[in-house]
Amino acid sequence: MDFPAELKRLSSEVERGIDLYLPPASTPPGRLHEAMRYSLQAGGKRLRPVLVLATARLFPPQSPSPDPLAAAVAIECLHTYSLIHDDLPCMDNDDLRRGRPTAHRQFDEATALLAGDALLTHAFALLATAYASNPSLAHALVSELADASGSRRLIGGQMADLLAEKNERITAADLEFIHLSKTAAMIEAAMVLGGLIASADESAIATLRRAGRHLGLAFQIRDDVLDATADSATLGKTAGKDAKAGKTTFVKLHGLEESQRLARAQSDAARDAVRELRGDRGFLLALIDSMSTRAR
Ligand code: GRG
Repeated sequence: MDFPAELKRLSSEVERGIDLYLPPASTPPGRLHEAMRYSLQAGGKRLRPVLVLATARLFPPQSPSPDPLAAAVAIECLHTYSLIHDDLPCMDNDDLRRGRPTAHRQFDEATALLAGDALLTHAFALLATAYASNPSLAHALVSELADASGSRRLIGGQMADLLAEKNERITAADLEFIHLSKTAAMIEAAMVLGGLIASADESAIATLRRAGRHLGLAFQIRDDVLDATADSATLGKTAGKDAKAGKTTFVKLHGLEESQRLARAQSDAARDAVRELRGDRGFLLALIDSMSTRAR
């Protein structure tokens, strides 16, 4: 398998889906739809939607086989909303995202807030409409994404992260809760959405959850390492902002070397979980590898 070529193919499929499933920029009010597309079409690694597509095809095709593309776009809409809101002045107050001015810098704060709200809502509308012919699947997908992005996980993780800022007594367990909620929940959900679309059984779904959780933690530890070691131009977002904000990160808590060891251990655990699944796991295993060595 040619991993870079396959990643490019799946990423192009995601770009096509984004253009297909998002209202055109000319839809009134044009400024809002332009802002939604501005943030979503700025690039990004597309990890979560690629995971949906790659996980769905691990399992034998059903008849009829639901197309995972709408679910892939839905999770990217949700992820992008969280980035737009995270960059707002009341949160991280950041100027750079995906190599471009953040949404509130390019437009204004109210437009950015509304574009984030609209992407969040659109994610669920997309799942409800694209899978309407299979109501139990639509229900399972909506429940999964709602659970991963709600007050106990994504939003809860963001709240815990804000509360933890400048708190010098954050423990490794506190930090793990924040990152399991903020980062790993969405990566886990991406793999589970792919499994649900492919009618994976309960045991395979549990394995996908475990793989996603480990991959999510590996991804976040790598993110902390990059924040401490890479530059803003490479990252496409402001580097060094965790230390500046006084945030407790894996690097602050464990040091660089130990953080790199922890990231490797989480990647290994993700790979072990994926190897428990049947089907052609080559692409997913290579994707886990590429995430552990990524430069942005
Ligand atoms: C609900 C307001 C609100 C926030 C949710 C996800 C989140 C909390 C904030 C985003 C900022 C952040 C540092 C999150 C941790 C997860 C993470 C590393 C996100 C960036 O994901 P990438 O690197 O981004 O996949 P691209 O741009 O490549 O899609």
